[in-house]
Amino acid sequence: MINEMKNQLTKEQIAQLAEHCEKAELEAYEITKITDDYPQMTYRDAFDIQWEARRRKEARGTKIVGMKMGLTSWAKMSQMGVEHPCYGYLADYFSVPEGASIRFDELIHPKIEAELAFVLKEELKGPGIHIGDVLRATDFVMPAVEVIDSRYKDFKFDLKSVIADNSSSSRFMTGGNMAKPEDLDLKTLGVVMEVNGKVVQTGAGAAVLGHPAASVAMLANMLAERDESLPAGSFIMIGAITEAVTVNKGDSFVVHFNGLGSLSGRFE
Ligand code: 0L1
Ligand code: MG
Repeated sequence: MINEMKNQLTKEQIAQLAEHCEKAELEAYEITKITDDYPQMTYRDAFDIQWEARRRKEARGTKIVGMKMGLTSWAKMSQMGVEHPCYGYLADYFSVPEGASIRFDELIHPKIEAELAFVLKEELKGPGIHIGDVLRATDFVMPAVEVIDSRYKDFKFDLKSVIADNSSSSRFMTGGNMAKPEDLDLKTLGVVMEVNGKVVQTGAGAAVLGHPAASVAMLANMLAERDESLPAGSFIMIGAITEAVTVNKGDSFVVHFNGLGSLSGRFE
């Protein structure tokens, strides 16, 4: 199970794998999934690798500006052959201003996803957090686009490997509008994604675990397994409402969010 507590890797192996995954992210090159070489690896090891890479970044002065959930739709889990959602952290340099150009050459094989972001006004600390707790603790909701860029060759991974790789996090964009959760119907909130002027994906909030707030609740409960919480002010992306769409250099995109405006950008 994803909440197993045991390590099979040593501290040295965890540190070395964190460096291995982070270097591939920073220098934008492909690696093979790490469970090929470490089949004994546990979920605890995988999260320890992610948290060690995060510690390395913070030690160099990088700020962590939010969290993201990944693989939160049943369609996406079955598409990628995994059985549980995962989480990752968002570093300051992942953030791209609304409408900006995203540097394609800093990435390997990016895909874009239409998401929503929740900003909290109160701490959420699991276990036992439910949708109601999330809605009560949410200050506002914003539109968001995530650029995922698995470091694994051809996006081929298993759940442990992708967790160690910070759940494929690479860039994200948010902004434009914000709304109180009570002023939105989050389940039916529709999104339309266009790439180069053509509609490529449509979806509704319920694609994410039945309700976008369920994703934030799951994150709070997963973090509780490490005695971590989501403090007031946290920015959390809930996972993809649409399928992830591969983009190429020169592509532009616009994602329309019902009641929350649009986000647009370009890969250059
Ligand atoms: O943000 C996501 O839903 C992606 C999580 C990792 C899986 C992938 O790279 O497709
Ligand atoms: Mg995502």
